[in-house]
Amino acid sequence: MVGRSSFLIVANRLPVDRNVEQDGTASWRRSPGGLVTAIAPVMQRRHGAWLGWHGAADEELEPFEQDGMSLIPVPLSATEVELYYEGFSNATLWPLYHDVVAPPIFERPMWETYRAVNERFANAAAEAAEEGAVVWVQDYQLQLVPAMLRKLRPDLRIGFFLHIPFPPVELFWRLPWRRELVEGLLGADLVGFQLPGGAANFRRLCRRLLGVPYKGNEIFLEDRVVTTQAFPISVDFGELDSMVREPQVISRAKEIRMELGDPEHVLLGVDRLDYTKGIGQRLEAFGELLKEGRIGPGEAVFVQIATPSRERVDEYRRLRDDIELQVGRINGENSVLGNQPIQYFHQSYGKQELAALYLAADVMLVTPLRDGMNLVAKEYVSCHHDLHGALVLSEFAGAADELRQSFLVNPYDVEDVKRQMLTAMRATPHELARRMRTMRRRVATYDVDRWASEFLTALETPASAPATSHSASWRSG
Ligand code: GDG
Repeated sequence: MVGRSSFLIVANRLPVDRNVEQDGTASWRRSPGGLVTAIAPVMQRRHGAWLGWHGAADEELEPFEQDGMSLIPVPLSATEVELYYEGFSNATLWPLYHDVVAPPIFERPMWETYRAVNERFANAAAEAAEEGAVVWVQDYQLQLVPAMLRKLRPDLRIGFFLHIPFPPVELFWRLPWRRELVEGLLGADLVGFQLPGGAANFRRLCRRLLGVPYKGNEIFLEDRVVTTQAFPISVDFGELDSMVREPQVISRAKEIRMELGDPEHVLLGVDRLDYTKGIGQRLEAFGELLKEGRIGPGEAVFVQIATPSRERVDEYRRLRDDIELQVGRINGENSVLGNQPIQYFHQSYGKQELAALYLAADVMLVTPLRDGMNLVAKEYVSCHHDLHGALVLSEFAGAADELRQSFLVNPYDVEDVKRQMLTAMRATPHELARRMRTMRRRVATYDVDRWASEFLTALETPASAPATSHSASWRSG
């Protein structure tokens, strides 16, 4: 049994995956990802705990220790996974917050289950936190938790970070449960967003929906102040930078190029197979360049890694079929014996293999229709101390705010994507080095450690006192 903690992370998933051996023995492995790496040292220093679902439905587990972290599993039934996770989180909120690039589903049972599961997370957090603890709630699956938790434990310092974009008021307004969601978030002391634009959307929404005033970053409720601020997330620059200097990663990168037939240009895409990522748009652009003969036979190979994701949600099943049909068509029309222009993989890879792929790629294609940040863009930059490589980046990725020296594109404009792909392929080494150097400086300085520590410092710094002169008409609780 784990005691109460002074620092608590509350997230949909625990930071571990269960690994079952052939003989049936099971063990836990830390899941890959910057969030865990950034937070693990803080966890160890503060005897922190992480609360989240462990990934198997209809199973209750006792709290356990792993890698110096206390892990508190929150159970979910199969129906809850369907309605709260696949339903309200991934079929309602995800498309709504990503500019409605797919139609959101509004169904009451999904909402009711979302609320019930959020309540369970809030109750578990209230039990696990010691007096005056700092609690950091993560992402769109748990937006009601801050207010629910504050009601149970007004002594806590509560932070919330949204990893995906916060939409403009006009889009958010469609949500039948808009008021409950906004009130849920306002239960936090600090609400963090990827970009200043998301924070501004949220403040405007609060004023229009609840009539609460704001000034600068602060929203003034009757009894307290909520700070809203941008904290652009980043990657573990140091880890990637040293990984690509390891001899086995360097030789693997060379091997990858050889296995691809040693083309002049290796183009790469790495994404969860998600309709927000603009995979179809970049395939279309590449296909047209081949068809028009602007990329010659054997001149370029485009490797697309599409990691399996949310496979039980209808929209994702359709997307997989569409992408695979498109890859088949383009390859069918443009392949020559022994050379397929698109190499498509619906698989997951280890960290080292991914680093080798980044290192091997001359052009990285990151073309989402909307993305909170996009870590792949920052990972690619972290892997190029050789100052080689071009990043083609969508203006609609949060990362575009920082990586201004990339080859920026509007993914809705296929001619623009084609033009920038070619410009990236034809750029001189000097030009590439100039761009890459500036981007690397940015990612090296604002890495994921800095992201976590800036958020936590802001969370632990009390905001201005609630001033009655701001005349808030809405009271939290
Ligand atoms: C959400 C927001 C925001 C991918 N395939 C493999 C693999 N990956 C890793 C990448 C990268 C991560 O997954 C994907 O991160 P992204 O940021 O690109 O996208 P989302 O999953 O949509 O993340 C996003 C992020 O949260 C953080 O706040 O940036 O905007 O949507 O790290 O490398 N990793 C391994 N094998 C794979 O096959 N090991």
